[in-house]
Amino acid sequence: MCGGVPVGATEGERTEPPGPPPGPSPGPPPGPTRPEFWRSPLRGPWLTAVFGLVLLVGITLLFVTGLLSYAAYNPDLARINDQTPDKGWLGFYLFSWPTSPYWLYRLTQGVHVVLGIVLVPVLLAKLWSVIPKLFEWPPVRSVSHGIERLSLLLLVGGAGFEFVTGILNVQLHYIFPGSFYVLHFYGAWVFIGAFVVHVAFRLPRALRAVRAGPAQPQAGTQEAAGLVSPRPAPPTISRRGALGLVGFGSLALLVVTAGQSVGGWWRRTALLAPHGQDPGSGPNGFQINKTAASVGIRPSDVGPAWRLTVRGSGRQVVLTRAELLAMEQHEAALPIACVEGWSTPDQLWSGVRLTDLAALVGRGTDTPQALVESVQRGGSFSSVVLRDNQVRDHRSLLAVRVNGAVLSPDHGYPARVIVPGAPGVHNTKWVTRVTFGEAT
Ligand SMILES: Nc1nc2c(c(=O)[nH]1)N[C@H]1C(S)=C(S)[C@@H](COP(=O)(O)O)O[C@H]1N2
Ligand SMILES: [Mo]
Repeated sequence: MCGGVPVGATEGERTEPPGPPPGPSPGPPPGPTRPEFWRSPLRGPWLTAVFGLVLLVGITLLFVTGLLSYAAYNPDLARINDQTPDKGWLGFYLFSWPTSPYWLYRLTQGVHVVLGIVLVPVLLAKLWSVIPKLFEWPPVRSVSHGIERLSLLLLVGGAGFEFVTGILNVQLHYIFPGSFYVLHFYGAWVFIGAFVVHVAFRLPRALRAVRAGPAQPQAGTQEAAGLVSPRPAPPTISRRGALGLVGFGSLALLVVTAGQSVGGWWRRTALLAPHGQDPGSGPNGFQINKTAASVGIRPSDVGPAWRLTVRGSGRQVVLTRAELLAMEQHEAALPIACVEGWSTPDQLWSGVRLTDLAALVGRGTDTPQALVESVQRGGSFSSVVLRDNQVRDHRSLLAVRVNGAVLSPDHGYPARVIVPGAPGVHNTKWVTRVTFGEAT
């Protein structure tokens, strides 16, 4: 019975000379360009689509909060506010940043930074899930295919660039002084352009794949989208398990970063907080961005010889610290919210209203923008221009005390600006001159 196959047939096959494979295309060279090189049984359209949809929502939110962060700097007011000159029409959407709600920047920038960190595992998982496509063979099939692949270069390169520059910036305190803003801002526009194109092409397929569920389609079919291995290795984890792993990674990052924005007890979980977890205790015991020593503030700059000069409308008033303290003092409970994503809970500041300072030089309800300068020599955060809506807000103070105590040297003694809703960098410390007027 078993001898039904004629022996001669196999013999005959064996003696056939080895010829070239049929067809004109020689097939991909051995290695990663061959679909069977990729053996993970997890890769498939469902997994890629789930990661992709999470990134669609997350990156959209990142982009919007990033644009808001830029607007919050009031870059159209003055060159000293703007780290990205020559932005051209990319600043088309700028608007005057409001002072209410007073926690606005704390929220938008906290979301921007924390979300950027939390999305890292999802981004890596998404890239991993589509690696076989990177080695697609032939590399370029047609002109439109070539353009699509070029856009993927901008997409992957842009994502890598934005995530790496953002994370380096928040972890290492501005390792790109000044230029970070330029890089991150232009990089965001390049990236988002490629992202929009990618979403336009892939969203329908992603939605279909999610609806179809986690069951793998046959390798090589259209539904498989070049992602399913034709020679899968035995699975060591399910697709849902892989999702769970990535989700766990994101959650772990959330726990070790969000504390720096939430504050209070949660600070202790913020292991990745760039400035450490312990800001000290007492009324001045909250996060310090740059210490007085680190930016070269000399004790003599802020000692008895310190003066506050108020200018505007061609007038000038010079105040000693005692004279400043003799003016009407007001209170405002406001947070410090840094571009790095960390923020403090509300602190109770007290000092002189910016409008009262403006009145010293004869400015009333027409109080215009203000140039605020510190004793600091140079450095990108040593001065700022505040917008008229910020100057006029009654919570905007030149603060001399915080939480009932005199400002500590590191929090800006003898006087610092605090403005509701503004980024921390606009809350200039060690202030020595305020100029009200158009020509700032
Ligand atoms: N003169 C001066 N003011 C400054 C800075 C600075 O470097 N120099 N840093 C700013 C930044 S980036 C932030 S986030 C806040 C932080 O204030 P804090 O150190 O009191 O928390 O101060 C701002 N005021
Ligand atoms: Mo900051």
